[in-house]
Amino acid sequence: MLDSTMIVERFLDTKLQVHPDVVRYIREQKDERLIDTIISGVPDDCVVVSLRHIPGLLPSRDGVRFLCDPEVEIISGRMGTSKPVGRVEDYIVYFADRYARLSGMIRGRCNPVPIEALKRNSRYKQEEFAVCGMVMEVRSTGNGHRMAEIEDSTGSVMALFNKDRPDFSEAERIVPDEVIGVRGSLSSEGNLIFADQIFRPDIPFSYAPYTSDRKGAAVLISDVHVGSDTFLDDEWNRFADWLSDSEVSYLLVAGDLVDGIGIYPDQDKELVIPNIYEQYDVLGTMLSDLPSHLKIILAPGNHDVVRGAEPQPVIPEKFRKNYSSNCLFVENPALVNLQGVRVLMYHGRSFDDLIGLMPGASYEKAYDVIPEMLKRRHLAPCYGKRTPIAADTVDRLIIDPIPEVVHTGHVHIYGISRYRNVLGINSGTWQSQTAFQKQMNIQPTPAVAISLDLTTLQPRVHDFMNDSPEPLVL
Ligand code: D5M
Ligand code: FE
Ligand code: ZN
Repeated sequence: MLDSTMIVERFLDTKLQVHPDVVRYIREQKDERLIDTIISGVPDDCVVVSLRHIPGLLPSRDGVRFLCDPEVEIISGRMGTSKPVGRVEDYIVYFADRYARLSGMIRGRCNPVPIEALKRNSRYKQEEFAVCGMVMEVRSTGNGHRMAEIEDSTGSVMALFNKDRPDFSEAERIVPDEVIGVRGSLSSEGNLIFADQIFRPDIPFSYAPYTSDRKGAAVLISDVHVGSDTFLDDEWNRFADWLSDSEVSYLLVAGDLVDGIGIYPDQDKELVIPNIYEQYDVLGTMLSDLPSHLKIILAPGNHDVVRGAEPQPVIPEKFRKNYSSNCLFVENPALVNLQGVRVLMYHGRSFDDLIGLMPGASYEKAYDVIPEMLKRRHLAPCYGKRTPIAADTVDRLIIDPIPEVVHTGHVHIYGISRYRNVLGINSGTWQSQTAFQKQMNIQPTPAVAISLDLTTLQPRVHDFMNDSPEPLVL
């Protein structure tokens, strides 16, 4: 058995540090000889061995890009795709789709056996095997280990993740309803798996993002909250002036376009625009003042007028009377293609669930939760908590295809992460701290916009709180 500690030590013996993804790759390949092959190939000045040092692991892109005209394409999340909230039977179809597609991403890497076979076939008491299933329940044991019940279409089984094993941090972050593969051995009673390795749908080790051949930049924002008495007029105006002077082609807004009505108790006391139509009209006017060549993409969030259940539909037409033709309304989530660069826009309601469930996760660093979504290839893995999900025949919260960028909002604290070459951008907000956030001890980082150079995928932070940054010139 290839143990993570042993692999790390083999590299250290030759004075090389090794990236955890390289260790994972070697373990998944179950090929000990790879260690020597990699070591013999690294250049002399190498300190940390990374995925690019693995011979044969060539960068590959997820799908072919067809550049379109106009240069914004809504790949998914177009108007009219979301279905009404389903009946109970629809949820069976929904979860079957989720399981089939996510387990399909794992299967090839761990060759799972049906869970029911563990009871039938005594060979699994002698040899290592893998299973793949949805997590029904997960908890910590009295000794601080982690125990999960995993179910596939044939049965269910408990898996124990020992806290002293090297990959325990991955097991600690198992959440209900995610789909995982588990490699391990069976207890002598045959009812418990001693887990050795965990597999997630994940981003392939070799994933290489697409970059645009043509110059272009997008600006990513969210949580404008028009109508709130904490909306920051002056800062927004500075941002609007900056946009007019900058070479930006696309403006993406990932939800909470307006503050809405009746979203939380006593909200009316904090509204300067107490009418929902007027809130959208005012936003329409603000956007009409921006350069007309700018393509503006608007997705809803939990403060917007549409249902809260995800996928959230497009803002209905009766609220869109005051918008110029360069505004494009999409669902939440939506996958948009900007000159070939795919940005997955998601408001981020599921942060409220994931932050509470994962040790080390916090609102201040919600951007670090985006890699956890990518590992699970799902925007909202946990069902039945704070993120309402509408059943559909397909699970549209699955992250497929792999985008270049995941753009979220909701937490009102900006930040950037990168996981296996996928960029995670959490945009901030345009409102200052509300009474509710004060109560929750949330310190927002308002009036920040993040730009993205489409030729390099380099993000840049522009702060409008106290000053106007230099215009963005490509
Ligand atoms: O979210 C504004 C902020 O409040 C953001 O940091 C998330 C946080 N928030 C929102 N709803 C909840 C619940 N239910 N619990 C804890 N924290 C929450 P916004 O969507 O703009 O109201
Ligand atoms: Fe918000
Ligand atoms: Zn929100």
